[in-house]
Amino acid sequence: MQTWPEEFAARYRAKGYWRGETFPAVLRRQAEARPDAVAVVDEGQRWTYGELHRRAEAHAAGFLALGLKPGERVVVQFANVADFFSVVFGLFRAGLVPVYALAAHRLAEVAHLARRSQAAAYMAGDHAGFDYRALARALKAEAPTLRHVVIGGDAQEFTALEACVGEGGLPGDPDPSAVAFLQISGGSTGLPKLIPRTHDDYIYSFRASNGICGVTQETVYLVALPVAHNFPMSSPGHMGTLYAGGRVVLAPAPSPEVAFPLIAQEKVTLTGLVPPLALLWMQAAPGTPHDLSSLAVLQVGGAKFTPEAARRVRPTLGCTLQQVFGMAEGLVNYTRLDDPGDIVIGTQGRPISPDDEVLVVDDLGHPVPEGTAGHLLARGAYTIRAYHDDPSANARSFTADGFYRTGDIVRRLPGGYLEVRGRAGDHINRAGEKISAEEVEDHLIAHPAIFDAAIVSIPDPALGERTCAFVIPRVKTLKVSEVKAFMRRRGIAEFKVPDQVVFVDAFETTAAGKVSRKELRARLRAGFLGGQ
Ligand code: J2J
Repeated sequence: MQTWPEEFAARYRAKGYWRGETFPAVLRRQAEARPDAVAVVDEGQRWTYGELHRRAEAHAAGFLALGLKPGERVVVQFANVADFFSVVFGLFRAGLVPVYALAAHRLAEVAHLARRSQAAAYMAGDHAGFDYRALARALKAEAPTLRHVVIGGDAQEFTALEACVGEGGLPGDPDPSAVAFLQISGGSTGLPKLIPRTHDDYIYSFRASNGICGVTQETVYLVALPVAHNFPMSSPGHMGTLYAGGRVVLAPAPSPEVAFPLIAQEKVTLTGLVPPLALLWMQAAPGTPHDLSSLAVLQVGGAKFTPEAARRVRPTLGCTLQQVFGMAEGLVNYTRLDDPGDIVIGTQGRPISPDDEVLVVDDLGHPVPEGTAGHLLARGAYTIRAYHDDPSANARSFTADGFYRTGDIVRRLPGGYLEVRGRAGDHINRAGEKISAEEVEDHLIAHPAIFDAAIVSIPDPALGERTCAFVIPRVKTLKVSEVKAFMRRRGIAEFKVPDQVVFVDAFETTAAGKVSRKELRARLRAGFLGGQ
């Protein structure tokens, strides 16, 4: 793995960013200091730190007893349930490396993650109205390295999570500079890329985030977004909250109907949402019978929150807004809790660390003056230097001197604050879910009656952006409903099924008779929106 050059690593250690802490040690520290404090709450369970630690230790022994070996990768797919925590802390304790699938992922994505990581096992929950056992059956044929499938609840022919318990025989704590897990990228081209995060770098990111966001053992953090997403995991999210000894409350769904009663019951103090959900919450708050007064801070991120919407947070929800602009590859920016209103409303914050190196450059890679929009590049103590096992993505996504090309177009403002202006690439940000145009096009073109297809983003008042598929059919009888049904049969996450399908006879080409797909998408979009 390409990692931080030694002179950078030495500096990050000397400055106290990388402290040699590991995930197992973090949990053990809390379990020893405050064994009876509540750590994790879901619909059916309420675990103290002592309980979570005990379960993680038992699972670690159980996983190793299956024959899994420290260093092997394990794809985990859980909805917002407490089992997610006993499983991932069990894996950490056993020296195994979780690969985080989202609960919304289907066979196409999970198979890709399993193959790319050469996973030895797949672990999933039995919940959320989807049968992960059926997925596991199909997955075994597609991922030849898989030796074990572990399922929470009714496991049928697979190994039951509840049976994966044991005692003793555990290795020492992992090396803090080792990869702790593989997070997945929003994915600007093709399928998700795997992001190797080390104990040292990730723990730094949420420990420092705790300081910025005021997270302490008094914090009650509501996981409204999917538990495996990087934002609710680390900014400062559930991991930051557990680090501080606070309480993590898991919402089975992010809607106001589900989340508001939980806020009132558990006295939630902090949560993070994507902009479309923030809009829903603001609409629902004024008439709600539930007491939301414990909520001190609402974080919004994952996609651009417009100033118009940002302004309404305090009047409707009665709390402080914090904008969060982050990425699973590393760099995270926050508006600070005491920033003046115009900063909080009009910017996406500034980096966590004084040693985050941020460059804003033009198309040729030359730095642009403050206030001018350009490509954002980032390097630092918690920003990766390379994806896992992906030389071609690495060649595209990192500069020779190790800056990550975020693909975001930003303006840098006085004080180092960033304003996000858009994306350079072809990815669509649908309510915070990142969709790769290329990946969806590949699926469409697999239909025997589709000659060619191009996915473009269309502005949407609720979702921010929605997807529109321009499709050249081979037969006139092809129906929109069939295209959508076909996409669902492909086994992809529902959020990737095009929102809209438009049939066209041909894609207009340039005089040269050729267009890059990127230009094609731009032109289709411009034509569709009436040349805007
Ligand atoms: C505009 N675009 C944003 C914002 C992310 C914290 C918060 C979010 C993520 C995340 C994360 C944005 N305004 N406020 O990992 O720790 C878009 C950018 C960025 C991409 C990363 C975290 N916040 N974005 O969303 O890996 O385009 O991480 O490059 O899913 O989301 O997506 P992802």
